[in-house]
Formats: sequence, C-alpha cells, structure tokens
Amino acid sequence: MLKIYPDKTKKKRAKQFLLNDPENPPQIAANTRTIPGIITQRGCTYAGCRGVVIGPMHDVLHITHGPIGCSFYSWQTRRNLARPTPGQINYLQYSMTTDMMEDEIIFGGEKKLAAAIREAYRIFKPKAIAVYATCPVGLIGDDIHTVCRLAKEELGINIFGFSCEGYKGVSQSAGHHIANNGVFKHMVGLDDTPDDAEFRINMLGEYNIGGDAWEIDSLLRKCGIHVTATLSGDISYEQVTRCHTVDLNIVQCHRSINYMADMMEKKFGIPWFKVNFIGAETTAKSLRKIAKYFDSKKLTDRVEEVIAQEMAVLRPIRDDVRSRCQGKTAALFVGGSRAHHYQDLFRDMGMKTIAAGYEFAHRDDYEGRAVLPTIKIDADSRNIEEISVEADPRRFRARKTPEQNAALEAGGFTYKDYEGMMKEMSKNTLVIDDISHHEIEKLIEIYKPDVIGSGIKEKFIIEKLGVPCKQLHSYDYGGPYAAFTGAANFYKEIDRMVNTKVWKLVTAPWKGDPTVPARPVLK
Ligand code: CFM
Ligand code: HCA
Repeated sequence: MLKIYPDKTKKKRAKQFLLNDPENPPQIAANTRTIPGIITQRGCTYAGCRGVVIGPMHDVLHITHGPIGCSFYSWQTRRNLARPTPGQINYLQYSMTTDMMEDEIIFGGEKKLAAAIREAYRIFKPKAIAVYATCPVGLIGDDIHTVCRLAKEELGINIFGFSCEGYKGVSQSAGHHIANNGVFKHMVGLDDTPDDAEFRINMLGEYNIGGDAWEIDSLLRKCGIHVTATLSGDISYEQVTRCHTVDLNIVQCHRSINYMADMMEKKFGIPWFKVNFIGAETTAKSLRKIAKYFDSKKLTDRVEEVIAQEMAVLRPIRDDVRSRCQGKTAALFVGGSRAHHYQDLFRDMGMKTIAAGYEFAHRDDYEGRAVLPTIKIDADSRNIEEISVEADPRRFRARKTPEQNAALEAGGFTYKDYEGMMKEMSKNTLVIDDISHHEIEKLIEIYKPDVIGSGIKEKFIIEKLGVPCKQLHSYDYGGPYAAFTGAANFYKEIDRMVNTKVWKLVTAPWKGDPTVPARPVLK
C-alpha cells in the first residue's frame, strides 16, 4: 500500500500503519500533521468547533466570522437533527456569516463583526450568540473576543467567541478542544436549577446524527434514567447552563468531549465513564453499568426488564441477518470514535472488521488510556488555551463517598476502563491512521472487504471499485443506528448492501480502457 510513496513519506506513513496485537497494542503515530500531497479525509479546526461540538445547540445563534465558504460548508451537512418542543426556538436551519471581503481582509473585520452581531440581535433576540473565527481572521489578527465582550455589555445577552481558525491544529480535533473549553467557560454552571428526577445524567459525546440521541434518550427513559442534557445533540442553551446539576456523566464519543467530562469532574465532582450505544450487546452492557453505578435494586431490575423486552424483539431480526452475513468482512475508516464503536454492530451480525482506523483520533483512542504513560498526548493542544479549573463548592446531590466508591470498585466496577480500539480488534487485523485515497484503493485490491464504512469523500471511489460503502458520518440519509431500535435498522441495511448482486455488475470505467479521449480543441 505504501510502495508508490517517496522514501521519506513511506517512512512517516509506516508509523501510522500496523498489524494489531490486542494483548499489547503497538504504538501508533496518531494526531500528527498529514503529509502534504496525500489526499486525507480530515476536516479543519473550525469544522470541529462550529460544526461538531457547539453548532448543534439549536437556540444559540451561530455567526461565522469569515468569507462565505466556511459558513456555507457548515450549513446542515452533518444531519445533527433537532426537534425543539413547541414554542422553543430553532436557528439550525440558518447559516449566519459576516461574509468577509477583500476590504475586511486588508483593513480588519472587527467593525463588520460588531455590526453583524447587532443586526442578528435586532432580528432574532437570541439568548446567546457564538462567534467562530475562520483562517483569515487569525491571519489578520481580528480580536473577536473583545468584540464579543463589548457586544455582551451593550446588548445584555451572553456573547462569546471561539478562536477556532481552521489551520490551528492538525485536524478537527483541535476544534473539539477549543469548543469544550468555551462551552465550559461561558455556559456550564450558569443556572443551578436541577431537574426533578431520581437518576439524573448527561449524555456526553452524542450528536443526534440521524436521530441517534432520541433513541438513546427514549431507551434511558424507559429504564427510569433521566437525561438533563445531551452534549451536543438536540440541546438548548438553557439545558447546557444547567448540566452541572446531574449525578453522572456518561461519555460516548470520548474523542470530542473528554475535556468537558474531565473539567466537570474537577469543578463539580461529577464522575464519568464511557458507554457505547452503538450495537445491541454493548448497549445492554452500558445500561447495566449505569445501573451498577446508581446501586439501586429498582433500577437494576428495570434495566434487566427493558433489555429482555428489547432483545426479544431484536433477536429474531439479528438471527435472520446473521444467517446471510455471518463471516463477511468490513473495514471502517471514520472520524475519532465510530471506526471503533461500529465494530460492535458488525460483531452482533457475525461480521468481522478486518481493517480500521480513525481520521484524527489520538493515541489513547487507539491504544487505550490504561496503556499510555502519563505524558501529554495531545500534540495539537499546544495551540489551545488551557483553562484553569478549580473545585466549585456547588454540589447538587451527594456524590459517592470514597467508601462507597471503594465498595463499588470492589464489586468489579471501574470508572476509567477505557481501552481504545486496538484491544477490541483481533490479532493481525490492520490498523491505519488517517488513511489516504490511494491506500483505500489498495486496501480494496488486497483485502476485498464486503463493506466499507467511511465518509462522503471516499464513498464514490469505493463504490466505483465495486464495494458497497455505508456512509457512517451522516448515514446516507438513513439511521438512527443507536440503541436496540437503531441496531435493527443497521442490520437490515447492511444485510441488503452486502448480499445484493449489484456490486458484482459494476466495472470501473478505467478497467476497460484507462485512457480518457481528449476533447477536440475548438478553433
Ligand atoms: Fe465523535 Fe462524532 Fe466521531 Fe467526531 Fe466528526 Fe461526526 Fe465522526 Mo463526522 S464527534 S469523533 S468530529 S462521533 S462529525 S458525530 S461522524 S468525523 S466519528
Ligand atoms: C466534518 C464533518 C463530517 C464530515 C463527513 C465526511 C460529518 O468533519 O467537518 O467527511 O463525510 O460527519 O459530517 O465529519
């Protein structure tokens, strides 16, 4: 796969390619700059901040400070769905920008930004406005934070900025970090009103793509567990301001939101652990873990009852697709968590993931936190302002005492049992970080997986080579795939994709005649 690269590139890429050993995960060079010339699938820091983490908050008014393109490409392409209750406001269908032109690039864009904030306030009267800096803003040095502070004083609403210039990190990952810091600093902890419920949690790292968060929310509700806030899927400003009042944070996409989980633990004493609602077996495991944490017989019994009910419906569907899918293979190259999480769904179906990799995850997402020494693992965080977090006297319900925690852990419970992708993949499967277009083509030629899960940039290359591609970012307009109901949707779709004969009928046009006839030159 690396043969065509020049020696220097080959040497660097080789550090991001390995054969897995689950017992002792080898070290991978993740979260490093993509080598120029390689066609990567990665996105930028602005995408990670505005697009991913904070963009889904539906009644915060998001203003992109920059030329029109950045705003246009973050306009509803991610399928982070919102269904505000009647009377609630939803700005997600809008895409607001300062539309910077040459004049602003030369003379500065601060005045235009201040005017845009005033105009947006006059029209929409939002509770909060978030401003996002794009590459040119950082290059010319506009001080968006001062503009936001002055506007906040003038208009009396919450206004804050994110220095998430696209070039800042090596991928969208830096944008997650910047967004987490900003949301924590400017929103979390503003309203101390807790929800009136027995088991209160936040679902962190779930973005409601194709309605996933709704599936998870309704499953948890069936069990008697109350979700105060899902960060950041179908969430309001007001929910974010109160999310420090919960008893527990559960984290699904660790890559994008581990910073928030850590900061909330440090400041408000809220414990957290990882869950995964992608896959039926792992959904059941996650529910049991939450029940164990709360240590309530009532909750444990209810969780077992719900799992039994859901599995009774799901089992015949799973067994039916298994009869056709057992033994088939998948490859997964997605973002910073799905290339790991979706392996559980394929496992449910009897399918094996033979190759996987993230676009931008860090070493801990591959190798597991436990195997990493306590070194600074976020290579890109050098550009990011570290915010100091101190313990806050506000505690909304007694957290577990050290004695209770010791008893929990003696019973086999672990908070930080986060293992990463490699420990859960079989021996000698391929792990490839930041895969390129060329490498995907070679992977298909050599390994011929029955299905590939990836993104929109690779999808059509894969399908032209005769392999079905499930788009695992925005789900090809499908989904939800989370929890038990979502799993059934996924099984059925993948069954259709890997068992149809249509892919065998595809011959890539260049296979017949690799030359493209030149068009006659018009005189
Ligand atoms: Fe987390 Fe995500 Fe992902 Fe991600 Fe993304 Fe996404 Fe993704 Mo696209 S937050 S890391 S930055 S699970 S947008 S909802 S699908 S690359 S694997
Ligand atoms: C992003 C968003 C993205 C892109 C998906 C893709 C998403 O990274 O800015 O490349 O297909 O999920 O929409 O990850």
